[in-house]
Amino acid sequence: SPYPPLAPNKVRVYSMRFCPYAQRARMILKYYNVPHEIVNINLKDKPAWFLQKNASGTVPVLEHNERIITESVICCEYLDERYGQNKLLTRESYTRAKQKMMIEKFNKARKGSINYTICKSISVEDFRDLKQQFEEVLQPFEESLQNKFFGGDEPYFLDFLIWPWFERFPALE
Ligand SMILES: N[C@@H](CCC(=O)N[C@@H](CS)C(=O)NCC(=O)O)C(=O)O
Repeated sequence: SPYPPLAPNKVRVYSMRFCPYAQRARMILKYYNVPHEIVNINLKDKPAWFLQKNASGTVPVLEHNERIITESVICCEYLDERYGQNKLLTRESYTRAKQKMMIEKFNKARKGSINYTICKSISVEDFRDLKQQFEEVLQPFEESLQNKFFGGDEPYFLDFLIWPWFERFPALE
């Protein structure tokens, strides 16, 4: 399909409806009421112009005033900085670092991360073992959750960034 022309000053997010990474960026855009448009990409048949913008071919990608931002965490950080003056990630350096450490724990494609455990669960045969693994990888999250959100009464950056996976947990059952 041809490249849809970009409106000036509007943020565009290249997305895919079921992608949890793209959902991260869409949630932050909504939270800050940023005027934006969503262009869904067929990830099984990516248009050449999309690959020119992001050679890795993944969504989300933000396009803003002819600038390209890739990788969901970086997209969300950009939006928080630009539209929320770092409200979600905060300016306090240790809180910032802690949130990023938790996101790393979550993202890693290695054993011991949530993402790894979810991916593994699709083909697993022994579900009892899997349940225990989930409990183990979720433990640090459980321990640092003191209130309704990681940010207390209000959601933090971390709350938004991990939510798409939690929303999908009932499907695992
Ligand atoms: N590290 C990337 C991962 C994004 C990702 O894997 N997105 C998937 C869809 S859920 C994708 O674009 N897959 C297409 C492909 O890898 O070709 C991010 O955080 O943005």
